Amino acid sequence: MRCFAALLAALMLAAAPAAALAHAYLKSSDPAAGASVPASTSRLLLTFTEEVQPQFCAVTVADAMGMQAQTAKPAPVPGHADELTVPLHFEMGGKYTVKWDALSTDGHKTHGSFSFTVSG
Ligand SMILES: [Cu+2]
Repeated sequence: MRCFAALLAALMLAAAPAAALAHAYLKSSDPAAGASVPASTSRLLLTFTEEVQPQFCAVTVADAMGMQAQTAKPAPVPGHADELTVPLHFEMGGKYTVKWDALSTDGHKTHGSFSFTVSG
C-alpha cells in the first residue's frame, strides 16, 4: 500500500511539468538546425510550440565573426500566431548561429539557439 502511494506521488510529479511546457519553445525552423542551405536563402521561419508576441521577440543570425545576416526584426506570419519570419541576406557562406528570444502570449520568456550552414 505504501508502495502504491509512492508510485502515485511519482506519477503526479511526472505530470506536473506539463504546465511548464506551455511556454513557447522552438518546434521547428526553416532552415532547420544542422541544415546546409544556399546563400540565396532570404528568410528564416521559426515555428514555436505556443503563440508568441512578435513585438517582444528578438532574433539574430550571425556567423563566427559576428556578421549579422538578418535585415529586419522578426515579423508575424499572418494566420500563424506561433510563427515568426526573419528576412535574411548572406554576404558569404559559413556557419551561422540563430539566437532567439520569445515572449509567449501567457507572458513567459524563452530563448534558445541553433546553427545551420550557408554554402559559399
Ligand atoms: Cu508559459
